Amino acid sequence: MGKLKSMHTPIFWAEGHPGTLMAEGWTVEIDGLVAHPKVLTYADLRVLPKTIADARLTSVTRWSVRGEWGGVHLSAVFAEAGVLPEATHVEFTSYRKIYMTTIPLEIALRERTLLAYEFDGEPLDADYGGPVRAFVPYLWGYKSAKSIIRVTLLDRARPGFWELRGYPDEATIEAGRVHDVNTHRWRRIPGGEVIEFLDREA
Ligand SMILES: Nc1nc2c(c(=O)[nH]1)N[C@H]1C(S)=C(S)[C@@H](COP(=O)(O)O)O[C@H]1N2
Ligand SMILES: [Mo]
Repeated sequence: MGKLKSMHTPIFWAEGHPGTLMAEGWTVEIDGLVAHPKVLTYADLRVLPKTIADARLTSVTRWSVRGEWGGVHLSAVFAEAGVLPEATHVEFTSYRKIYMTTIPLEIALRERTLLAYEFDGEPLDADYGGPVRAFVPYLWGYKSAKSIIRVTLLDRARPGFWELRGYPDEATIEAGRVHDVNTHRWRRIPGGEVIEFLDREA
């Protein structure tokens, strides 16, 4: 059993669970406002420089899980495609093309934003967005689209699955109480990216 599952990390598939997904043959398309649209295979992603981000995925439904997320920086992925100057946003599309979400390009290029394929050294399974997912610790978890097949450069934010259903497009993490999946305790979080919890118990 994987680490995320053994900690009872919630599994969210608003569009329905996709079933077993294989890394072999998986592709991620880079399209939209790029000079050279690309189709990257899972194997292509694995040969790009690997980044480990010790960071938290924090859901607007008030739980948070910390670990070493492994994957590639969007900048590495974008290097070959050549992002056009008018691009301001990045849209992720999940496997069944029902779940989409958009983040500002500036956040996509931050240090701990990844196309992630690992958690604590283990490959992500489909429950948790394998073989490759967006990981955006700076914003509420609904921006971290799972099992992605496409990354699209846009010149505006396009409302995605949850944005169309009333969740704010900004997805700014708000201060308050969250369930810490790692320790099974309720904790207070500060606003902004959750680097670590406040010591004070809720
Ligand atoms: N395709 C897809 N991606 C998704 C979701 C989803 O329902 N479908 N849920 C989002 C939400 S609301 C959160 S909090 C995280 C949860 O990630 P997990 O299911 O791996 O714990 O995934 C995000 N990515
Ligand atoms: Mo969430």
